Amino acid sequence: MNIKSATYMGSFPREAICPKDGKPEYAFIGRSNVGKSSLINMLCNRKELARVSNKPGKTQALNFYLINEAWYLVDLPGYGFAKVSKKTRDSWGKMIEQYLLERKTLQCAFVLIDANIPPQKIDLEFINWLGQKGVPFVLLFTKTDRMSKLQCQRQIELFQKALLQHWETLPQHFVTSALTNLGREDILGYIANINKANE
Ligand SMILES: Nc1nc2c(ncn2[C@@H]2O[C@H](COP(=O)(O)OP(=O)(O)O)[C@@H](O)[C@H]2O)c(=O)[nH]1
Ligand SMILES: [Mg+2]
Repeated sequence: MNIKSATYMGSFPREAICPKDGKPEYAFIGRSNVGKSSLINMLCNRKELARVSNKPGKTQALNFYLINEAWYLVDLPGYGFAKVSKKTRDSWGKMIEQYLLERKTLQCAFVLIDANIPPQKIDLEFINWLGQKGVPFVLLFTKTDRMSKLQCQRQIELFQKALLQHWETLPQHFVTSALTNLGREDILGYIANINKANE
């Protein structure tokens, strides 16, 4: 799929006030600093469409980007950032939960997992929650340019092994790098297929 246009449409603190034009939507979610904004920029071929920040926990609302005038990418606030107050964390959690459960146009949640670190409890718990609630999702392993192919493969297997404690079948996954564009064509192809099925 060619990206002809990518436009920031705004940041919305609640699902209820998000765009209501019925266009299909894909959400990016994961721990702060996992590479959500970088991956959105990479997919859209833009350097600074989504804000990339070294300060975790900055994206505090649902950020909407309209792609090719036809579908949305949504940059969700990162979960599990310890340096904010519990109250702030709870309200983020509620916003994300409400969005994921109530957003009818959400086609798929892209759950980002840093391939460089061992399986994290918070990621596994979040994925299990998505499963329980029946929210469609796939996994995107990020920052794989920082490791060898073999290391990457081992890390993914480790993660899958942890998932198999709760799941009978493994969710689909993509291996990505915002630095080398790895995974770009596959993810855009995946989105294009779903969009087509929706037409
Ligand atoms: N090497 C490498 N670094 C990355 C990649 N993606 C993100 N980063 C870095 O990780 C940090 C957090 O990225 P960001 O996109 O802001 O994460 P977010 O908080 O999930 O939106 C930044 O310093 C990025 O430059 C990647 O694919 N490879
Ligand atoms: Mg971000």
